[in-house]
Amino acid sequence: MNSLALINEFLGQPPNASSHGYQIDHILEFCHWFMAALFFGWSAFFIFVLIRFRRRRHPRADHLGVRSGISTHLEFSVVLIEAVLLLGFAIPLWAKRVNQFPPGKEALVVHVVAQQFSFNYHLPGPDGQFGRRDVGFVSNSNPLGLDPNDPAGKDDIVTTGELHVPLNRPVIAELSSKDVIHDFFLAAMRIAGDAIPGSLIPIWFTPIKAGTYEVICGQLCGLGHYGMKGTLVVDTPQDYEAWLKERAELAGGAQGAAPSPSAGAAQPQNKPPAPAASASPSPGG
Ligand SMILES: [Cu+2]
Repeated sequence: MNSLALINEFLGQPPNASSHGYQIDHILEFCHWFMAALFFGWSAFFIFVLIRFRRRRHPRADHLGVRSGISTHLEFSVVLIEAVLLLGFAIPLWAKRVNQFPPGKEALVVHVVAQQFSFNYHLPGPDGQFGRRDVGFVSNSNPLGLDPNDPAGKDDIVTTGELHVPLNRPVIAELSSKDVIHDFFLAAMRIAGDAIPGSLIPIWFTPIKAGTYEVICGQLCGLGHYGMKGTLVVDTPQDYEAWLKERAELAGGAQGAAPSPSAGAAQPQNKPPAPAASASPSPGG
């Protein structure tokens, strides 16, 4: 890590774990060093002005003020640097994130459905097809309302709280919400996106380091917002296959009888701080 990047560490940025993250880190670094330079520059100028134009030296106010062009030049160069940052770096970087999605076949597509106060994940299973979801089927054992009559949904994998993804493969997460606006924020992957009821918002990233990372909700979404955390596990391809197999077996077992104990076991013990059921009216929101 170069010494310029220390400012990111000092600000509490976790180490980057995605392929595009270094670009975000560079722009953050540059902005913060630029802001530091502005802070010291304007502070020095302020102190200079206090001394230079003190009352003892200027008993009467001068209504004409500065006549040289130096302040205009200074302000113009600050505006120019900011314009270059925005038009030259920030907007192209953002455009790349939203316009250049990896092809669907190459990527792992996962549906992320946020709710007060947890994240649910829906994976298509071995057939690669997402089963139909309908709000009418939502229950405690079926948090996403998967249609039990849809054959495409038979092998689907639904988990709460923990998402596994394979290393070095692009992940497209399609975000939506069951109740209020949440935000699916993966700090280590340098990506975030709002989860809005009625919308499907895709975001994508490619994890380049195996490990366990924190998922947090980045929008104040109600009283339990502070506890709306999840886990993203980046597995080696072998570990990921093993996890998929295990989940598929659990999903197959849960399809039998509706209130079977395995349906409960399919949910990790990552319980939200408040009951996840839609029965309780949400304060705040
Ligand atoms: Cu939230």
